[in-house]
Amino acid sequence: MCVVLVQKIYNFIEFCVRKTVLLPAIFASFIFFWEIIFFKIFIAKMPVHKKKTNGLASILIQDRFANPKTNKKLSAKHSITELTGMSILNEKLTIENKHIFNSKDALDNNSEIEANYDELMLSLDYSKSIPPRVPYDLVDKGEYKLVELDVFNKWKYLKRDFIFERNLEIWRQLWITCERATVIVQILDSRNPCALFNEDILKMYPSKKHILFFNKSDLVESPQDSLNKIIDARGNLDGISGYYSYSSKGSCFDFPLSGIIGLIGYPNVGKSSTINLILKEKRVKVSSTPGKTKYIQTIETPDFTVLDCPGFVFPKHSKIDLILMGILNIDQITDLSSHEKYILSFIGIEKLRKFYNVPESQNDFLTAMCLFKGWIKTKCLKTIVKDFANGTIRYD
Ligand SMILES: Nc1nc2c(ncn2[C@@H]2O[C@H](COP(=O)(O)OP(=O)(O)OP(=O)(O)O)[C@@H](O)[C@H]2O)c(=O)[nH]1
Ligand SMILES: [Mg+2]
Repeated sequence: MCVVLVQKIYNFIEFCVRKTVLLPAIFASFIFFWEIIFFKIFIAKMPVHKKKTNGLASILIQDRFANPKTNKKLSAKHSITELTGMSILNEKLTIENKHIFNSKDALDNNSEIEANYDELMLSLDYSKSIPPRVPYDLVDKGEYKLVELDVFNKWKYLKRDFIFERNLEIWRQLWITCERATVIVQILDSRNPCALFNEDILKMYPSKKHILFFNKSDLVESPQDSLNKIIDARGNLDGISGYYSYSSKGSCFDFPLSGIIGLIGYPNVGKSSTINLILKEKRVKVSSTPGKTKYIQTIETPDFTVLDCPGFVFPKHSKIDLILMGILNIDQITDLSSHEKYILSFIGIEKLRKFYNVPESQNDFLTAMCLFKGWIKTKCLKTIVKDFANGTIRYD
């Protein structure tokens, strides 16, 4: 009797334990299992959106126009690619015994591969202000990016004394714009048409229609002068199918447009503003900070298509010239005071004296301006450069 009672109590306790512990445990592991499955399928595949910060913008600007001396990480990266890019590729080709040429003309011999590689490298024109485009039909698809980077590094190394766009990804966008466009429009700042006009674009794409747009005409006395300066510099207008002078901050746009129009030019010359003027509405972003447009923007209308290309700094200028022309931001220069003489003579002391109402004195102009305004030299210089670059101080 006692044994039966104990047995019954035992069964009852076991039943309770099963109900209260085992079942929740099974239930919990079931939930846990499905959570893992759900995370793997949905959450892990969701794109991660990082919060945009000003830091990102400055990193992008630094990446495009970084001063190797002030950015150790980038300078190391650049110096290595510039100096060893070619030997790395040769090594890679030799070690992997890969063909850089069309597989139809398959070559088994390493020396032949190197000879053809050298032949390709030598056949390209590195003298232009635009990196040479590697022909697609000469290079095996798998090796194309490697060869393209190597060619770009060689070109970059040859232009190392200038300030220019160093990001291959951005140059690809210029090539794509020019290749897709039926009409290539160079947008020039009316104040500096000759410095910003790129003759190499005409030479590299001779079959395209080339047009010049002189923007910011409100900042010059006589818009016709901008065209005359180009004619004086070139001697003629050969290869240029048309030109138009305007201000995207006012005038209406009546230039006939058709086909695929690629707008190219230096940063901040008003490419995006011109597009908004043409389309009579704000379709692309405009900013006074150079380098706003980062990727090609395609705008289609029933009559024509417009391609808004990022701005390019071609390897022709010094940093201070680019800053004075408003192409680079003033924050890109750290040694502004070392250019004091150049800046003052470039703008003209008399013009500056009149503009800032600085009285004549025994001191040199900048000291007189410092005393008059109660500012330090750096602030005076920065103000002068900013006012000149954004057109507050006029050229004429
Ligand atoms: N005074 C004047 N300013 C202009 C004119 N057109 C554009 N701007 C100004 O120039 C600055 C640059 O204009 P954007 O249209 O962004 O120039 P962008 O060539 O697209 O520049 P990126 O995208 O950096 O290559 C802005 O502050 C505009 O307001 C113009 O005709 N006259
Ligand atoms: Mg733009």
